[in-house]
Amino acid sequence: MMNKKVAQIFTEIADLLELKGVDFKPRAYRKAARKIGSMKDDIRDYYEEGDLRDIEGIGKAMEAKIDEIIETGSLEYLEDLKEELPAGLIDVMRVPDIGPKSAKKLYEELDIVDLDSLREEAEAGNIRELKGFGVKTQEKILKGIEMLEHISGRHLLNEVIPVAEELIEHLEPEAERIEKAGSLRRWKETIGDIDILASGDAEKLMDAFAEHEDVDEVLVKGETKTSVRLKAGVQADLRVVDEESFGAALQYFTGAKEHNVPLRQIAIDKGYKLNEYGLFNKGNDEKVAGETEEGIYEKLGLKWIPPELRENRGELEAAKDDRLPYLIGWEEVKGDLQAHSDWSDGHNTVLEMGEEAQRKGYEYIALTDHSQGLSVAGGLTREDIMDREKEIEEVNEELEINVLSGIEVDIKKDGTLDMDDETLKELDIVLGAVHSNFKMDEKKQTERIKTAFETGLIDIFAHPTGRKIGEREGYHVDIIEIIESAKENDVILEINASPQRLDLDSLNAREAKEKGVMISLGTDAHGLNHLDYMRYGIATARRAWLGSEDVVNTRSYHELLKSLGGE
Ligand code: DGT
Ligand code: CA
Ligand code: CA
Ligand code: ZN
Repeated sequence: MMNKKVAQIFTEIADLLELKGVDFKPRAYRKAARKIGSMKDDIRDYYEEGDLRDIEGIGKAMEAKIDEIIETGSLEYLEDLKEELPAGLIDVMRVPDIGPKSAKKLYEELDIVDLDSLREEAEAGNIRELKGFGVKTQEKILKGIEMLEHISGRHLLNEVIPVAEELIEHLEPEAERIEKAGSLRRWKETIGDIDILASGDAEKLMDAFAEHEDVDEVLVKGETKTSVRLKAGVQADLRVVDEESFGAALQYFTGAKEHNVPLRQIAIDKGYKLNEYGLFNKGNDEKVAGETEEGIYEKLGLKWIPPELRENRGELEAAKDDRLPYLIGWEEVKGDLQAHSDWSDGHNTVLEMGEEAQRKGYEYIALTDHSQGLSVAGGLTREDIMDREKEIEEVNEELEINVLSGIEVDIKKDGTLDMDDETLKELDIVLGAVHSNFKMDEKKQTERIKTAFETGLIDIFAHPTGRKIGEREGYHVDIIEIIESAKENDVILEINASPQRLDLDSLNAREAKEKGVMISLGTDAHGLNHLDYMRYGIATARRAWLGSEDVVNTRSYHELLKSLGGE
């Protein structure tokens, strides 16, 4: 928690310094923010031991700032920086294609101070008049604002799930039953607010909730519902219901609304009435179900539907005909198929990554460091790969699990790969990925990727659309054509489990499954704690109706090697 806070503050400092046109310092802050944000250890331990400067990139000045953040919860230096510039400019910088330099220019020349004024000037056609901007940029800015507004007020899974689980754990002793509800229980890719449902001593539950240390402000506190704003910036609702209505309330508050509306219609058609208190006979108001969700679905002639499927995407029909999929389980993944070590832009050594994967109970982990083309990430040459290979062999001697020697090779503009064929053939696993030339038109981009598939050298296509939630849309591709080409060329498509990516998304992954394409799950970890992201990938797979047979890394090590085309 504190690591995240420090990382956030340092990132904000970097943004603001860049806006001011300061050299070098922003990079140092950004680097430190990344390091701290991906560290497994609690930064407070370093603080207490006086060891903060042992952390790579932390010098005297940053140490003092971290001290202040830990001691006071805020940082005066940041507050001062904020006062020097309009706060809304930070949002302006979040628009794709607007960096600190352009933001500064927009501010100085057009008085743009926030997203609203940015939109006004773009709509009025004033941005295209600026030197260095143009009609295209202006259009893209408008699209970018739309995307940011779409995400605004919503939160990524990693910002919300751990906090919600901590709250639930805290409330558990006071509760008879307690469950996540809402989008959280459905594992939707972004979360509006946290919904928790409980039964038990309402007063004690409400008190325990309102007094939790993560609570910033109590918004409403009533007998059956309390709403708070958490320090993490997200709202959380706790509802307490009677034990005998728990199933009905859980069903109701899990949603999605799109699922609940037709479900209520099914109830009506069968002569019932369904609400958050239960399922009732329409004639005499007699309650026929409500203590459990299963009971309600059963009375309606349906199999119980896993929450991840409750989006009105055919699950009601499938539940009626008893053809719901058998979803991949939370414990079935046997290894992580995308991770980076300190050989490229990861923060941890081969050994550290291997040990952590072993601690997770995995059979294997693939280290897929970047190829050289991605110069920012310190990519590997053939020689580096040979050297890393030696290290991997040593680690494999030492550990129980298998570290696979892999690469995330750049797919170049023309569809060729950024590494020689020989080296790629020698590696255990090859991920192909697009990291550049996002602006190509759809047809060319699709051709580029298909050309890469046709080399026969790619095992897995990583983060297939390149989107980053709330940050950028991804490149333009015909995803159906990509899926078909993956099928033809025996390429596995990735669900990247990083909460900012979740790419493929659940709809595209479901499409891939239906076309007979295998899926792989990879966290894209750049540090030990990112390996925890796997569950967001599993959740996305479940939302895509995938079973364990559809996901390549539910296989044992030897089966996996076979699937990777070893034989
Ligand atoms: P979120 O919070 O935007 O990520 O999405 P949800 O699905 O958690 O939505 P939320 O928090 O507004 O409401 C939680 C659940 O409660 C929702 O999934 C279904 C149920 N619900 C809330 N309001 C209504 C309503 O007006 N009608 C119906 N049918 N259900 C509702
Ligand atoms: Ca919610
Ligand atoms: Ca809610
Ligand atoms: Zn990548």
